[in-house]
Amino acid sequence: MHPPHLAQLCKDLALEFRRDPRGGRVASLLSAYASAHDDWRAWAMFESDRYTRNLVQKEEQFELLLLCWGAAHRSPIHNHEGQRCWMAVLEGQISETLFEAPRDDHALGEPLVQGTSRNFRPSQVAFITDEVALHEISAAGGAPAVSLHLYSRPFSTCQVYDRETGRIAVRQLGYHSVRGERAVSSANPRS
Ligand code: CSS
Ligand code: FE2
Repeated sequence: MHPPHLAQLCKDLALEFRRDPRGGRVASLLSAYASAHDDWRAWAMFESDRYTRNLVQKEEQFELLLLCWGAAHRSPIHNHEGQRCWMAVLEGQISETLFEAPRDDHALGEPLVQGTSRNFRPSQVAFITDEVALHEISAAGGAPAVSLHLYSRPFSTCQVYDRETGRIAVRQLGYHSVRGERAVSSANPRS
């Protein structure tokens, strides 16, 4: 069973996407949940060698995931497959570094152009699309972190980018757990 406040958040998000397919109130719903509740802890699972992706809810319009980051864990530089991504910090600090997507005439061997970096604290919400930038996410401040990610619509692969050459690869996005149950598949992300 869903932890009760997380279940209510899923209902509120479904209503919000029916009201406004662009999700104008999503950031405030995520922030309000993050500042008032911690029933997500029941479904937060860590691994020693990589960040974990734990599925909370998947619908046609959106996917909600808990991501658990060890102090030294980092995502690859990645895109979001043309979808919108909101990220609310639940615990710890999360660092986001932006990168410009390589242009069509990007010469292989040329490094990606790095943009700004920003730290997010509990209840703060980051938002990104491919039109804005690529990004790299990590735990910050030398401590583990947990973040709540909302993708609209869901995507199951993304592009990852080599920082030094701009070379692109496709990455399968697996689940470490699904609604609190450890997934049997080993298709979990590696960075
Ligand atoms: N997009 C990454 C996390 S950073 S938004 C993922 O879903 O694994
Ligand atoms: Fe991301």
